[in-house]
Amino acid sequence: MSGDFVEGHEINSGLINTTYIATYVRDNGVKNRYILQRINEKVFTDPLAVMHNVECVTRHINWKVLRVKRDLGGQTLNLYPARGGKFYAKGEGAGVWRCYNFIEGCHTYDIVENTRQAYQAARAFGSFQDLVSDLPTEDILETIPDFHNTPRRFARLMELVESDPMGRLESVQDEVDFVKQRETLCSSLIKQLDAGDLPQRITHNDTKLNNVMMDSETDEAVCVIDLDTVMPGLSLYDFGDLVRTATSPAAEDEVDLTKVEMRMSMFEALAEGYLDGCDCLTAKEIENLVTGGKVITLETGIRFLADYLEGDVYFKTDHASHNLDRCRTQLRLVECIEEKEDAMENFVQRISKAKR
Ligand code: GN1
Ligand code: MG
Repeated sequence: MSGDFVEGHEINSGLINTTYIATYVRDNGVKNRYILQRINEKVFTDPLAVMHNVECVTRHINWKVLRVKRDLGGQTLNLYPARGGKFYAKGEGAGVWRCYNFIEGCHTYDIVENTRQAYQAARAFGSFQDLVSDLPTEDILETIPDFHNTPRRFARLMELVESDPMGRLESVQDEVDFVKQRETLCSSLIKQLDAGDLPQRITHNDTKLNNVMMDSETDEAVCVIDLDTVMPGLSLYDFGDLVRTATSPAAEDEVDLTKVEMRMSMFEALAEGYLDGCDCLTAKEIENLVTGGKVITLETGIRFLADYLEGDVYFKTDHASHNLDRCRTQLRLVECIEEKEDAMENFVQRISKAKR
């Protein structure tokens, strides 16, 4: 970071960290923008472990993009050191802050508008998976234990149903029943991991559509962002969160549930993009792509519902029913996926055969 501070403002993207854009001007008049972020310490109880992971991953990706995958052409995230040389600043009672380059000429989408964007986003996350596939698993710390352990998320929800600490249970009985009917689905991926049928990898774990920067002119994916949840995980969590966030034209907190939809064309673009970006997937992983979409959408619904019952302690909310609204779009999307599951499975089979 160089020059004099000109201006800074908060940007309200993301449900967890607090993020600012800061502009600095140099003596020669050149302005540079930076992303300043305070890590949410309620969510990331060991923020320095998060910074350790982010440093490992950015270093590795920058090295690879420079030396190995020159053709990728995209920009990457870079951390700037604070005074003293560390890649974070720790203030007395002010938390842990870090600074990234602001990626110019790009924007993010909350809702996908066309199949090209869906394809680009999925290819970017697929390439990300490939880029980190040779990072030693032991270098990366598990910063949020059991983050995508869906059966644990289910169990936590059941505890809250039992204790109902805010007295909100009565209003969510239908949602709780919906989840209970899908208890077996919650463990489908973890069982295969435990049996050694699915490989553990380093994964992004938060591949929502707005975590990829797209070129404002060409809509090409330029850079994957939000590396805080990079941890050991399953590739299917990453593909699954793409299905969750890029197949429906409805916002995550849409209250009109008739707008929620699983658009087959978007799913097809996601599957094509992810498989084009990622060469390392096994046959078992490919076989489970649709299940990944279903599990992660259900899991996210469970997480929103649990937070609603607990009194909105985790996700940022704007109003009392915000987490419940979010939960309902997720559960509706699970239903939409179930309705189209056969067609989705057939498509994956078709393209994976063609690629072999
Ligand atoms: C959070 O920070 P953000 O908005 O990218 C959450 C994800 C959820 C997502 C739901 C660390 O992501 O797991 O899927 O909200 N991140 C964390 O929108 O819990
Ligand atoms: Mg984010």
